[in-house]
Amino acid sequence: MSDTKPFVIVTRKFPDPVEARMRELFTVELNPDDTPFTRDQLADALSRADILAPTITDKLDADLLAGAGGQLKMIANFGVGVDHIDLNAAHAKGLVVSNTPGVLTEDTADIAMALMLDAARRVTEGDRRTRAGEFKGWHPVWMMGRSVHGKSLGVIGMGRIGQAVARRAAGFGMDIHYHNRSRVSGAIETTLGATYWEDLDAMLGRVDFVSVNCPRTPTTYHLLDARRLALLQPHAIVVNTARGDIIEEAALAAMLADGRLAAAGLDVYEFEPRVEAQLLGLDNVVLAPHLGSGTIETRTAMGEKVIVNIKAFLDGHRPPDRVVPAE
Ligand code: 8YV
Repeated sequence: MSDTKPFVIVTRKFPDPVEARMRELFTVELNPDDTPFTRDQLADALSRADILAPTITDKLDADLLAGAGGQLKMIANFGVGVDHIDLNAAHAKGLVVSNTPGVLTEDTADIAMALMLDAARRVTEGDRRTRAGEFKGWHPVWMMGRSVHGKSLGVIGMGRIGQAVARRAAGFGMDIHYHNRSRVSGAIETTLGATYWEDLDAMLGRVDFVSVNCPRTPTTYHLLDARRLALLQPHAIVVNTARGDIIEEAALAAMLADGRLAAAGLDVYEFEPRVEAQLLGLDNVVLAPHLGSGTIETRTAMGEKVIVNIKAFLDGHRPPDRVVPAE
């Protein structure tokens, strides 16, 4: 990596302008077909690249990272969530890891709001029924949904995305509640009119809607397990745009199927891309294919952030979005 351009391997197709800029700056191996790497291909990339630019679909576990070549210096992730990377193993290997926070906040919050509105007002279900010829003209009691205004929303994880969801929901006339590892500032609470619940269980029993916006860490795996889901009121609606396995998906599906929960809007799945079979047969769940950051603007901005982090690292500076080492 000395006087020649650094060798960067990109594991998936990035937006064209991002790939063009990477070609100018680095010796880069792109993936124009966008076929996700197998484990063997990942191991091969880790043995050849100076810098790897992976995505959520690349599971970089401890074994793979332990086998990485000595030339590998950095993992510049395309995406904010880094739960697919064993950060301890990366640290042990002396690697720098960066991510792309901030640029995807607003788009991800939009998808959360879209799912909340869709699950409550049955838009996608209505679309299906209209296409199936079931719309026979206006009807006084057909396809009644549930109002969002005047309802309470419990945001789990009041970071950047959670706050962006809360801002939107407040604009829709919802009353904001939140649970977070630590309480946010009084100024933010006042702006959002948000009530803090240190006790997640207590909040769940109180709210009409839940939006999951926390990162996936060992602590948040199955945070909404069968026991906690059962604390929700039967009219509650659950939205998840964070990571699928924060919710025990089979338990959620069972509760939606037998009416113990009203509806759900999901953008992420426990065993992505596989979706729990029971969910596929339910009308009271909206299923999106991990669209959170999926706009031209945001995916391009994410790619630009990958480049900025790599450039900073190569120039001997701390990458602005360095995750490992933590300090
Ligand atoms: C990304 C996401 O598109 O950034 C994240 O954590 O979940 C997505 O919006 C994906 O992770 C790409 O790697």
